Amino acid sequence: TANLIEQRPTVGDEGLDTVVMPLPTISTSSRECRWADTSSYATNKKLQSWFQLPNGNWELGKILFTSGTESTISLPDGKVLKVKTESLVAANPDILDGVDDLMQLSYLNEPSVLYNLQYRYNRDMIYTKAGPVLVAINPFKDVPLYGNNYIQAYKNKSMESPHVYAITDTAIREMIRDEVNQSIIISVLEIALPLKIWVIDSTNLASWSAHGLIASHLLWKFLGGFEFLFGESGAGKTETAKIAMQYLAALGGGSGIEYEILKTNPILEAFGNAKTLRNDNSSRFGKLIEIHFSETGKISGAKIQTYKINLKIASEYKYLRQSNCYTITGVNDAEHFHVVTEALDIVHVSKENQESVFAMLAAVLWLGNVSFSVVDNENHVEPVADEGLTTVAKLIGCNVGDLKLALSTRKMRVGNDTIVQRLTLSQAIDTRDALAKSIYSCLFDWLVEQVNKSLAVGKRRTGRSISILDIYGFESFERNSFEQFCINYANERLQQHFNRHLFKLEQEEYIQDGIDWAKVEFEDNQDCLSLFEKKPLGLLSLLDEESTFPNGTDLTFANKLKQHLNSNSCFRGDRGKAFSVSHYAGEVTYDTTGFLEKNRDLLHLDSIQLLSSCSCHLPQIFASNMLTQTEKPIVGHLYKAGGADSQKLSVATKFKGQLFQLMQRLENTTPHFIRCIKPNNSPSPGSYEQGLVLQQLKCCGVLEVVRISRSGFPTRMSHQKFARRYGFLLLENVSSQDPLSVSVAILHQFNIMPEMYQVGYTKLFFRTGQIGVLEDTRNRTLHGILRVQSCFRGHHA
Ligand code: AD9
Ligand code: MG
Repeated sequence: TANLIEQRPTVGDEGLDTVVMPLPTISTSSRECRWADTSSYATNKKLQSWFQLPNGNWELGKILFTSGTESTISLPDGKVLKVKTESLVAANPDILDGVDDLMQLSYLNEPSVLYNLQYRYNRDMIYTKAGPVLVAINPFKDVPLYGNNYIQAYKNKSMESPHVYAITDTAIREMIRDEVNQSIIISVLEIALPLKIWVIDSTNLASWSAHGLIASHLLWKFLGGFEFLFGESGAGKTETAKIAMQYLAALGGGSGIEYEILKTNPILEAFGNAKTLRNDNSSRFGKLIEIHFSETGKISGAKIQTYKINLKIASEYKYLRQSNCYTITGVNDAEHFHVVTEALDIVHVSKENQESVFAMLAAVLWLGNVSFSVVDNENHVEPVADEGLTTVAKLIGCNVGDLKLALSTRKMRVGNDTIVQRLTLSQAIDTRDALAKSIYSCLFDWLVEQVNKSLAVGKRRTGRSISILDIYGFESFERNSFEQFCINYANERLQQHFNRHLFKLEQEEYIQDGIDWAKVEFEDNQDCLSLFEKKPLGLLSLLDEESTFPNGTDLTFANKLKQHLNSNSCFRGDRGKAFSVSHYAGEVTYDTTGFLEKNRDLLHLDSIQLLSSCSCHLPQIFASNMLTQTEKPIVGHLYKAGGADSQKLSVATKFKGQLFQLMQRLENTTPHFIRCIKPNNSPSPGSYEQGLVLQQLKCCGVLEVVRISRSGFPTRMSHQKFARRYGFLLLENVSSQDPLSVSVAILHQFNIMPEMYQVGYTKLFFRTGQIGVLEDTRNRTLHGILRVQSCFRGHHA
């Protein structure tokens, strides 16, 4: 790592697309996120240098002198230390402090990136570019970056610092210019792709997770209880999505629909968010909001697709009293309720329907209070006919007897006969909870449908849209189960989307401009995806197969994986029921305990039939929606004797289907990426934990993006601009020549090495740092000219 620092022109100089420095050769072969220049250096004694303290944090030290393999450095607190020279990591010159794109850093090592983000964060500059990606660090306080003045400034381009507004503005412009739909993908480390909504009894996760109805329940965010989890819920995805919507709405102007779109937030958050240990307003569903535009660029409608939820609030209900938390400081429930009902009015949900909605919520809560008593010596049970049972029956509009039967028996088909089997206590509890979850899930879906109907009313669409995806990211906990398995699989797909877009498209640009570019290799995660998706010997297929075997257990499943997949480089069989997968963001060890149970779908047709027989209209609608979700052939004729219902789609398979649908929608858009970072777990403003931030940067692939962007020809300038900017430095008069010839003459005169640039059809492409040399000369020359002029003026005076 020799050629180090050179004087660099002012940050943000208008003539430069990026301002970057020379970089040593980079290897791109292993899966790990690597650094271009973390290796030690001992050349230049004047340099500042990073030194890692025993607690893992980095301190900036000055190298006083170096002798042999040792260097003496002074730290900011005045301490002088003797350290191994090779343990020092190069720091950037002060002039690069707080650059607004990480690409501009001369040294792209961990401490430099962390420092740069921290430098900005401390000054409330929470947004930073990492090449094409926007990094957002949660300020945990109000920062003066939003509102109409800012929106106008970004709209008329008088403001250009990194911002959600800027990326949203780019999306609008590209949509209009290229006539291609756009998407803004907002994600953080811990978050995953959720696919519907859910009600969860948080203290009894094991039993809840057994009640799979639809893919959604895989995706509970707090997965497995908070206590032993860590992760980045609360990084600011949802807020960021709202900021982007704000910008779009402000530009939408006129029809009033933009006001309605913003009002969907309180509704969805009321039904779809919950207080967790990590976030007082944690989304329990993922959402893709698609905003449609008319030919003139006005908002003409919108559509929201939701993916998940968990509801927890008050104390009377078994489902709700598990957390012992009923209030949130600073939150007034009555006020929020008012905001929600008002918002429901605005999106045209009738008062009558609003009442039905709350009735369904109450039914879910009362269902949780239904208890069972044993009625024979085989442990079969019946629901206790108390207030809980009768209230549920009243709220959904069925008779108590039918409800009792649905909760304590199950119809089975054996040969040509249908037999009725009584349920044991644990089966009955499962059935009850599955019914409650499905009612809540259907209710949320129904609400979203109403909102969508309202947003689409009478609006003609041109087919142009911008979608905002508020999504979950990679998870790696101490213990990882089926939920993490699905979430990380989804993230693996999203990562591929990210890679393909950023890296392959990057290459395409070079090729389009006709330049010869030895392709930069980038991490392709296709191997890992194949490990999941291959048929018949992939993780998902083997899981489905084992789930349908009457004698299949989590252990037989784990053994099958080891037997068939051991040759795959992304797979490792571990001891007992465990196995590991090498994901793009690191290796994760999964414990197969509960996999089979969670993968089976436990909603009984008896429950669906109960709902369809109800006199209230919402349960009827829910039942018909559930039936369309269930595969046709099983309607009417139900379960095979022997437990698992093999004709239904497994949870994992439905999950995959929904994931593919989402990917398909994203494929047809030009994506823009925002990565949200949580700077501390408190949460408190001003505190910045290096280790926590670094871990998220790695998992988001942010560092990888910067590294790869830099290893190509990141600085680009059109022939015209280049000729205009540097033409006056030429010794010969070239004013009559075309921009391309002028550009080539400049390159020759300054002896820019051929491997350092490429001449494209329309642009010049430079390696990092090359432009810096020219800029220096330009600045010196301009300086000289100014001095001459001032001498001249002085003389006259
Ligand atoms: V979760 O995965 O849904 O649990 P999110 O969505 O990542 O999570 P959220 O957007 O809800 O996090 O942000 C958490 C809190 O951080 C918010 O309630 C705000 O108090 C705070 N926050 C986030 N972004 C900003 C911001 N740009 N300005 C001020 C913010 N506060
Ligand atoms: Mg959220």
